Amino acid sequence: MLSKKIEAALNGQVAVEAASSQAYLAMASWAENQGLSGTAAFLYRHSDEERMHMLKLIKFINERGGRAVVPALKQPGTNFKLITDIFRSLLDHETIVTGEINGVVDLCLKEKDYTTHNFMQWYVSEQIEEEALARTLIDKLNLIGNDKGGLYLFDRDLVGMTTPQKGQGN
Ligand code: OFO
Repeated sequence: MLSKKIEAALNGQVAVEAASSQAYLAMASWAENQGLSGTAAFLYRHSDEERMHMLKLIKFINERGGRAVVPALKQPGTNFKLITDIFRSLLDHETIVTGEINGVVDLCLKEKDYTTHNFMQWYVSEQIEEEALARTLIDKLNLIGNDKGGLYLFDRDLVGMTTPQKGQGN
């Protein structure tokens, strides 16, 4: 059975994952309108993955005797000018998410909830890989600079690329 504190922290994380899904959906739509179809495909998938992260939390909360709360969502930012803005914003966002996840993990230890602590380790590993991928993509874009041919290849490479997932996720 979840304590009220852990239940609230996990529901907070549900809202974070839902907001991530919306943020990447807005980025995907922007990229699609720019003709960056590979980037758009990558971001649409990323948005779906964040929704899966949210669902995994909802199911865990309910299975452990808590009550999951489906949150209201704010409209995500759409003020992008360049493709680099997208990936910088994605990395900034993921860094914040990592901080939130670490906060939940910390609370689990304080509350001696080792089951939830164990569950949260999936998110901890996922964050390491997501942040690393975002940094790699930013490095590539920095190398490409204003080279349109390079950007074409970058976009093409993203068609089949996914953020690494640990296990099945639900
Ligand atoms: Fe972007 O990762 Fe969820 O947790």
